[in-house]
Amino acid sequence: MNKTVYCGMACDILNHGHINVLRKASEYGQVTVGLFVDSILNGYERIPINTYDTRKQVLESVSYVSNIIEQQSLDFTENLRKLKPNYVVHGDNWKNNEYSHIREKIIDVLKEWDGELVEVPYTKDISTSAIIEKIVNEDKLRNNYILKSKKLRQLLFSDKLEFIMEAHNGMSAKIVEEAGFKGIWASGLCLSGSLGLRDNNEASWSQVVDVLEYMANVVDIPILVDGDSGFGNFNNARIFCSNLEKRGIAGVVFEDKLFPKTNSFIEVEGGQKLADMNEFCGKIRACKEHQVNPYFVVVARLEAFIAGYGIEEAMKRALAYHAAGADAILVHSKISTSADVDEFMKRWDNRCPIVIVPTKYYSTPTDHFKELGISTVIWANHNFRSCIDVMRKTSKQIFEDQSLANVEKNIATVKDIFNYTKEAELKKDESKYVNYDVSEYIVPLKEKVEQEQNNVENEK
Ligand code: SPV
Ligand code: MG
Repeated sequence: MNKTVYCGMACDILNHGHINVLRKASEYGQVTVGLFVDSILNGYERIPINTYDTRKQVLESVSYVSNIIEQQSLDFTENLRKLKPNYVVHGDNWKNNEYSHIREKIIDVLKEWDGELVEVPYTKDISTSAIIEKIVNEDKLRNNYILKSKKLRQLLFSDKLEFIMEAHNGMSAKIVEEAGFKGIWASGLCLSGSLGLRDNNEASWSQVVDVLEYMANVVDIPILVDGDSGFGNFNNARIFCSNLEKRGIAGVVFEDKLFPKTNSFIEVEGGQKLADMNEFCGKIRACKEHQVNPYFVVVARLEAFIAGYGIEEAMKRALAYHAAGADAILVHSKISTSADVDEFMKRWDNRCPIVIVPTKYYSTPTDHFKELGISTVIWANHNFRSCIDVMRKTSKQIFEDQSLANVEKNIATVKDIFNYTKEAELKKDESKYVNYDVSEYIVPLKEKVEQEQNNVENEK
């Protein structure tokens, strides 16, 4: 009897790494490829370069492949139980990477019918990601932007609970990075608050982008931007995204509310209004389809609990947003316990990473978020609130004392400011450029050289 072999793969840009696996697989029997559908790839590493249909067309021309079927999830189990192949063949790189749990599950499932996992030595230095990297390496600026989105994506998809911290201008962004955080939350509340504006889209999207540009220019860690409800419809949202990408912002969160937005912690008579689910899905889809940086992250923020709905509405919407292409879902809640998030996590079958903002349930132990399987926690406004607190005290004290004597020891020094803005670097550069002596680099004109030669001749 002919043996059967299963290979699950994305095969976004077919390369000799794929061919090595497929050749080996064909030595074991008839090969079925479980080709990852586009929706898995949206949340896995990057959006696909090629669609399912075009990837399938390319694979059909590979003689080692007998059959191609859809693989609907990163988990191979469903297709394996259907086909019961004698072998699964895969590159051995997943033994130690973030997909090792998928490998372990496959080994267990194969035991049900005595199947076997065959691992092919990973073909070094070739993968779709490596190809993209090679191309973008030509362009340092874009590469840096792409790297930032990649870092944010790694953070969201990591197995560990991760944390990102609020910043609202260039200086606070530097301070967050200095503290050791791997990412920054550019909070809409704090960014508009720092401009003296309400969190009701009083700052235009381009004014927001201007502040974000200062922030992105001074840090190496990725910035996840609070994009509110996208400043309008799908078109406004994608224009906003495109401007974020051009300024090196790593990703954006859009909430399923109306424009102009209302802060989630403000009580509104009759409850806050949600966006139509399909309209919001179209917004997410449009942003995903128009992004240029393949790693740029779009997170869909679920406001169902904020608007007073229960778990059914929340779950229905989360599934839809994920299907529309959201890389992660931010589940927001305004109650003082983690009950909303607990209930959500009980039902969510880990289709994509979940992000939370525990501003109101701040007393829930962080370990609990770990146990729930949360991907990332946003500490959403605590730098801005601490600035307000300290500035209020300082102003009051100086006003009352008509002296600086009581505040000096409690606040950052002027030297601190110089250190953050790297004054010493400017000094170094000044010594090089202000009195730049170019004379030794000037190549004399030919006529001048000839004239000098003539002078020498004449003197002889
Ligand atoms: C923000 O920080 O602007 C947020 C989070 O959107 S919250 O204020 O909790 O809605
Ligand atoms: Mg906000």
